[in-house]
Amino acid sequence: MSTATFSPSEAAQAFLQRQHKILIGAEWQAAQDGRTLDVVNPADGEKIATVPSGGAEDIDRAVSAAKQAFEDSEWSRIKPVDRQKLLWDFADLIEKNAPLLAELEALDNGKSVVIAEHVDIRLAVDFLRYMAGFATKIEGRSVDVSVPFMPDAQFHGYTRREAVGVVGAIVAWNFPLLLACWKLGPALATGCTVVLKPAEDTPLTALKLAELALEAGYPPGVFNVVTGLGHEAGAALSSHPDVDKLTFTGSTEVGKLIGKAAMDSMTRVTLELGGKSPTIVLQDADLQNAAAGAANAIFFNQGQVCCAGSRLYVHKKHFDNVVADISDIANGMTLGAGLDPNAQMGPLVSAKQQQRVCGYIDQGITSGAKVVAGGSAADGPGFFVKPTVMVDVDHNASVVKEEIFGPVLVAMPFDDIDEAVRIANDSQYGLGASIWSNNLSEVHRMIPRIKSGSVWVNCHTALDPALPFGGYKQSGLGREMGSDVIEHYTEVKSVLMSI
Ligand code: TXE
Repeated sequence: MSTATFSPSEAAQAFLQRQHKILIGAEWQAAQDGRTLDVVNPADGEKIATVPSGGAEDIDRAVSAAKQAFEDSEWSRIKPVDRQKLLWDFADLIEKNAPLLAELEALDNGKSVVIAEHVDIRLAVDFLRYMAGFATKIEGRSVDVSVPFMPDAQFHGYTRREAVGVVGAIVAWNFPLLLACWKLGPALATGCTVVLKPAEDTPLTALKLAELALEAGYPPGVFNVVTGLGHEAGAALSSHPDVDKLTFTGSTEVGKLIGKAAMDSMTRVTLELGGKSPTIVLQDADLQNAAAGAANAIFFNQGQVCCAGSRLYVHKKHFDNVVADISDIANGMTLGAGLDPNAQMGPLVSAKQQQRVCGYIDQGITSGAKVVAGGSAADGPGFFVKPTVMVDVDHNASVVKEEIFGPVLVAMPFDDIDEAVRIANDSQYGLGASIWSNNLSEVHRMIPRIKSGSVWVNCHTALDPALPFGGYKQSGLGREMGSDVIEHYTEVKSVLMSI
C-alpha cells in the first residue's frame, strides 16, 4: 500500500472549490429546493466538493428545456454537417482538457489518473469522433413497393431515420465520463437532446462536460445535467412523460425499475447492466499471457467493470499454475490513491461499495472457498480492498453467481471444452467472455456457443468505438457503440407516396 500523498493541481483545486450548479437550458442553477450532496475522495474519505441534489422539479425543468430545444430551436434545424462539426469540436475540447478531467475522475472515483486519461478519456474522445461521422450518414432506404390490394397504382416508397427526441441518460460511477459520452455521442450525432443524470458518487466530470459542450457551441437545452440521487432525480427522469428515450448504465436491479417505468409510457429504452463474465483458459493457451490477462481482466479499475472477468475457468492441467501466477500478481500490486501515478490499484468508489465487496468475500469464505490472495479490506483510510483470488468455490455460491463489482476473482478448473462452455454460460448474465488459446479452430467453434454480447480472444475488456457493446440475458437490452447504436437513438418512418 502506497502512503504517498499527491495534491490536486491548481486547476483541479479551483474546480473542486466552485459552487457547483446544475445546467438547465443556458443557465447554471442550484437545485430548486437548495439541497446539496457531498462529493468524497474515496482514497481518504474526505469531502472534496458539494453539488446540487436535484429533484423532480429540476428534472421537469431540464426535460422542458430539452424538449423545447429538440422541437423548436436552431438545433432542430441544424444541418447534419454542422452537427458533425460540433461533435468533433466537443471531442477536441475534451481532449484538450484531458489532464484536468482525468484528475477530477481520479479524485471523484478513485481510479488511476493515468488510466483515466489514457483509457477512459481516450476512448470517450475516439468514440465521439467516430459518432460525429454518423451525423452525415443517417440514411433511410428506397423501397420498391407494390401495394397488393391496389394493383393499378404506382408508388414511391422509402424510409427515413429521424432523431428519437429527448434522451434521459442515467449513468453509473465506474467510468463516469466515458459512460456519459457513450450516451451523448449517438444522441448528439442524430440530433436528439439530452438530460444527463450522473451517479451521485461521481458527478464532477459530468458538470465539466456540460461546460465544455456550451463552449463547443451547443445551443441551450441540447445538453442538460442534473446531479442528484437515483431514487429522486433518476426516478423522476425515468418516469417523465416527455422523455422519448431512456438510456441507462448501472445495476440490473435498477435497470429493471427503469425498464418498467419506460414500458408504462412506451418510452424507448436501452439498458447496460451487470455481468459475471468468464475468462476461459484452454489447454493450449500461452499460460503466462493468459495469467497476466486474467489478472488484468478482474483487477482493472478495481474490478468495478461491468464486463470484468470475475469467473476464471482454467483447464485442470494448468489450473494450479495459472492460479499461482495470478495470486503472485495480486499479492505484488501496489494500492494507492488515484493521483499516485505508481499505484496499480486504487480504492473502491465508496464505503458502501467496500462493505458490499468485503461482504461477498466473507460469504465466499463461509461457503467453503479458500482465499489464496487478498481476502479483506486494506488497512488505513480510504475504501481499499486487496486484490483477492478464491479457489475451491461452490458453483452455486453467491461469489460465483452474483456480480461483486470489486477486485475479487473466483477460480475453478474444467475437464473439457463442453464443460467449459456449460459452466461459462451457467449465469443469469451474458455481457462478456474471454477465451485464451492458440488453437484458432477450437476458438472459432466455441465463439457461437458462448452466450454473451462480446467475446474476446487472448484479450479481455478490449473496446473499440466501432464494435457494439452490450449484453445477452440480464446484462441488458440494446447496444452501445458501433453503428448499431444509431438505431436506438432514431425512429424509422415509412413513407409511401402514390405517384
Ligand atoms: O448502482 P445503481 P449502485 C452494480 C454493481 C454494484 C451495484 C450497486 O454490482 O455493486 O450495481 O451499485 C441511478 N431510478 N453496478 O447502487 O443504483 C444512480 O443514481 C433511476 C454495475 O451504485 O444501479 C446511478 O446514477 N435511477 C454497473 C445509476 O442509477 C436510479 C455499474 C447506477 O446506480 C435509481 C454500477 C432509480 N430508482 C453498478 N436508483 C455496470 N453494469 O457497469 C439508482 N439510480
